Amino acid sequence: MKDFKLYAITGEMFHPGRPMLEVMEEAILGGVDIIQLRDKSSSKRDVLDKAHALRELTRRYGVTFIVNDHIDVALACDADGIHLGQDDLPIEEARRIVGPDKVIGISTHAIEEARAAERDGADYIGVGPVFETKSKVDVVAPVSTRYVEQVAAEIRIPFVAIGGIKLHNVDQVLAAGATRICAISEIVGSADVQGTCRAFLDRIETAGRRNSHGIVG
Ligand code: TZP
Ligand code: MG
Repeated sequence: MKDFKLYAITGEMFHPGRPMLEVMEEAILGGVDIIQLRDKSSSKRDVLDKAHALRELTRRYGVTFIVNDHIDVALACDADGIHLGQDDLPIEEARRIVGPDKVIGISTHAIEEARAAERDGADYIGVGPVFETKSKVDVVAPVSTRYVEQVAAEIRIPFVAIGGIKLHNVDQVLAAGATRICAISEIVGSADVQGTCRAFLDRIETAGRRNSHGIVG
């Protein structure tokens, strides 16, 4: 898959009164390079309408587009891929449906799940929730930056850290070895979505330069 640094997920409850497409376009203008449609409450028809609109937007800007949960919606709108949870279809089954060229991402909360995802052919894994989050119901307890360190040390496929990541704590996540960051509320709930994305990217790039110079921490 095309590599990425900053991953934004939709979260319409965090921007009441602002259209989702407008917020996500701002995120793209701020430098987000992958977007996921995550909508746990709308009808499938409404999710499909949003997916078509986001597909058109992301294609215009050359940004990767992922659909959460709904493989049929992802295929119908020609998304670049799907994002699965541990309770969704297994990776091998999903791969059989979407074919070899679509991206399959999966959320993981422990190193055994990360190993299984790598073995089963996931293109990337989510690693989290690193910190407490209000953006997900039934969320497992925070995994802390310790799990980020474990994945950074052992897992070879791309991983993205997620869960409660804010500008004020992202440096801890980067210091633990993350090179890709995902956020919902801090990005889409921001009064300055573009500025927030640029600030995240600046931190990610600074951490990357430090690491490439062999500076630890
Ligand atoms: N998966 C693990 S944590 C999370 C998801 C979807 C929610 C992340 O949202 P936020 O607002 O960035 O904490
Ligand atoms: Mg799911």
